[in-house]
Amino acid sequence: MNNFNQRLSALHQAYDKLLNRTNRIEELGNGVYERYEYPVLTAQHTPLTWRYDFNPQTNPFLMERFGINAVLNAGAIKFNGKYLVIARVEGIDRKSFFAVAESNNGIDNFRFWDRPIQMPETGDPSTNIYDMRVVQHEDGWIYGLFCAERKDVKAPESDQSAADAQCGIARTKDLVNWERLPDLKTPSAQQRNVVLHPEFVNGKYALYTRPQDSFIDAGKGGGIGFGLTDSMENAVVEEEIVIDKKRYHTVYEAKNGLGPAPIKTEKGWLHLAHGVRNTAAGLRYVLYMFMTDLCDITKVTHKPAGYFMAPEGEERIGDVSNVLFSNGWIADEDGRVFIYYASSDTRLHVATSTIEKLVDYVVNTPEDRFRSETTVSTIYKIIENNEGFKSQHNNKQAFESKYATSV
Ligand code: M1P
Repeated sequence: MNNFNQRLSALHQAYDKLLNRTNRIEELGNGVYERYEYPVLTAQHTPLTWRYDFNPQTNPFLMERFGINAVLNAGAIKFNGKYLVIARVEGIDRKSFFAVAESNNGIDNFRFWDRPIQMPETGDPSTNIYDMRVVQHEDGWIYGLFCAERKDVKAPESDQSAADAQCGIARTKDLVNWERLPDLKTPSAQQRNVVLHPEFVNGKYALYTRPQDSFIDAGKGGGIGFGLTDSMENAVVEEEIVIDKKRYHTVYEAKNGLGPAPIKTEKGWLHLAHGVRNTAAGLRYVLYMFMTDLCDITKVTHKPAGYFMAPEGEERIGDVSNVLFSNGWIADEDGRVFIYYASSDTRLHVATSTIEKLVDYVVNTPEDRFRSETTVSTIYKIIENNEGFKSQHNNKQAFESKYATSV
């Protein structure tokens, strides 16, 4: 009993210390966003009450009775003045589910709500659900769109990995009680990374899709798609067009997918997406940004070359190493933007920026011109601009000091 109580108190102490830890901005950075010292959520942040049976009669050794493997890819929303993430929590049984965690400032002290979300099923229950995009739509509902994965029943018995991914849809007003709606129907065999646009487009609901041929391979799916549906209660996209294509020798040559719902700015819709390429060490997932037109949201108007964020330091290592993935961000009323991203399918981090900086980044960063030679020309242009600026600056200084002495 003594050991039990000692262990219980040690567990609570360690847990409280973790939850009360202050997060610090990493120094210097690249001027576009700030990274933070600690992840905002890890498996260890999940409540002890989910993992331990505290009854000494039934759990005399105070063992963990249910292990959590990872907390990752989270949707995000500001709700009743709090910063909320709807995280993908993965048990050690490999099943993912959703759980809400909240913070007062968006960067630390995230605490999970008492219970994870009990997501209602459709008539065809899914094996696994993950990666929710949360959107406050102008129709008044908060929608959660996520991947609903089921075993591929057409696969031979010998293949126990083949799966079918579709877009699950649910809606809520309070993030506690969810109404499950039928899965999205599209012309594509499978779907992942589907995102609802927050506004109606021509009186319809607009969806960003990611058509794919099979579970892992986007195949001829082509890139980030777009389509319209009359209703979300029975969502059907009849026609899917690709608005942001995969392309040879880019960070999104193997596949890509939209992250959170886009943010509206005066210059256009800001988008955050992930791009995937293959390497000798396996797939590498990075985040990239682009902007679409305010009037024609299918038209990409600006797209900086390469990645916006890539895995760094400990972010590189985890269950699926070399992965950054984001499906949640919060644009605050004061212009700050909180970007929630997961590293290596293991933990959740935050990066902060502002609308002003992100728009500057997307509009003024040179675009990819797709060859080494054009990359060098881009760098030359920056050097020459700096040289021009320097000589202008020196002339100005010479003029000013001459003027100052003659007075
Ligand atoms: O393992 C990396 C990511 O792989 C998938 O993303 P995508 O469909 O773009 O390949 C998802 O399973 C995602 O959850 C995961 O983080």
